[in-house]
Amino acid sequence: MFNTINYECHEGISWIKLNRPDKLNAFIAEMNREITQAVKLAGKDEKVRCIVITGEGRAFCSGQDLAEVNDDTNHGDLLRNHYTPMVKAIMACEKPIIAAVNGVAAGAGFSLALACDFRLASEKASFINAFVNIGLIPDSGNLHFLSHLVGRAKALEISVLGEKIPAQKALELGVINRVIPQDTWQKEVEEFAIKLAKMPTKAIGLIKRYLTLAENLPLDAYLEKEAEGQRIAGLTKDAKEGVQAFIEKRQPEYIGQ
Ligand code: T3D
Repeated sequence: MFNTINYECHEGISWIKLNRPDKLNAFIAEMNREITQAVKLAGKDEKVRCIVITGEGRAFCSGQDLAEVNDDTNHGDLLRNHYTPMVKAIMACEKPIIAAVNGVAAGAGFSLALACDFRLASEKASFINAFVNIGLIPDSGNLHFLSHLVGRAKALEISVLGEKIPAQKALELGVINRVIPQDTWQKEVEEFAIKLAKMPTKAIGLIKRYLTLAENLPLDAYLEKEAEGQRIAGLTKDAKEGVQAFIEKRQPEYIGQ
C-alpha cells in the first residue's frame, strides 16, 4: 500500500514508520504524500484512537532529501505541494499524534516532530534546525510551533545557530515532553500510546481544535466558541460514561465515541 513508510494498526494505535533508513528517513515527495495519506486514513478509521509517527533505523528523519534538490527546484512549490498538506493533515486530525523521536530529527524532520501533539524522545535522539546550515529558513510550520513552545528568543537562537540539541537539552527547553531511556524505549512509547488510546478520543480531538482557536481568537470570541465545543463534548457517549463512572465510584471505560 505504501512504499516509503510502514503502516500498521493494532490495539487502537496506528503506527506510521518512516522507512528510508539508508537516508536517515529523508523526505522525498512520495514520503510526504504517504505520511499525509496515512494520517488521513488513521484519522478516519474509527478503530484508531492514537497515532504514532516514528522512524525505522537509527534516525527519526533528516529533513528534505538533499539529493533531490537542484538549481531548478522551486522551494516555495516544494513546500506548498508536499510539506504544507502534510502539516495541515496532522493539525486537522482529531486524534492524538505522538512523534516518537528515535534518533536525529533534522530540518523538516524536526518540523514534523513539532507539528505532532506529543514528542517523546529516546535518550539517543537529537534535534537540529538544520535549514540555516544550507542557507534556508525553517519551514513546515517550524517557526510557528517552535516559538510557541520556547518563546521568540530561544526559537531564534535554535534556528540561527542550527546546532545539534541533545534530547535532554530539548526537554529542558520545553521542545519535547519526555526523554525515555534506550532500554525501555519501545515499551514506554507503547504504554503512552495505549494510555492515550483508552482516553475519551472525541474530547482529545476537541481539545486540539479549541487550543488552536484559543491561540488565535480574542478571549470574548473564544469563550463563545468554547461553549459550543463543550456542548459537543457533553453529547458524546464518553462524557456520559465519565460522569456515570464518577457517580458509581468506578473507573470509566471510554469507547472513543
Ligand atoms: O526547499 C526545500 O528544499 C524544501 C524543504 C526543506 C526542508 C529541509 O529539511 S532543509 C534541511 C535538510 N536536512 C539537512 O540539511 C540535514 C542533512 N543531514 C545531516 O546534516 C546529517 O546527515 C545528520 C546530522 C542528520 C546526521 O549525521 P550523521 O553523521 O549521523 O549521518 P550521515 O553520515 O551524515 O548520514 C548518513 C547517510 O544519510 C549519508 O548517506 P551515505 O553517505 O551513507 O550514502 C547521508 O548522505 C544520508 N543523508 C542524511 N541526511 C540526508 C541524507 N541524504 C539526503 N538528504 C538528507 N537530508
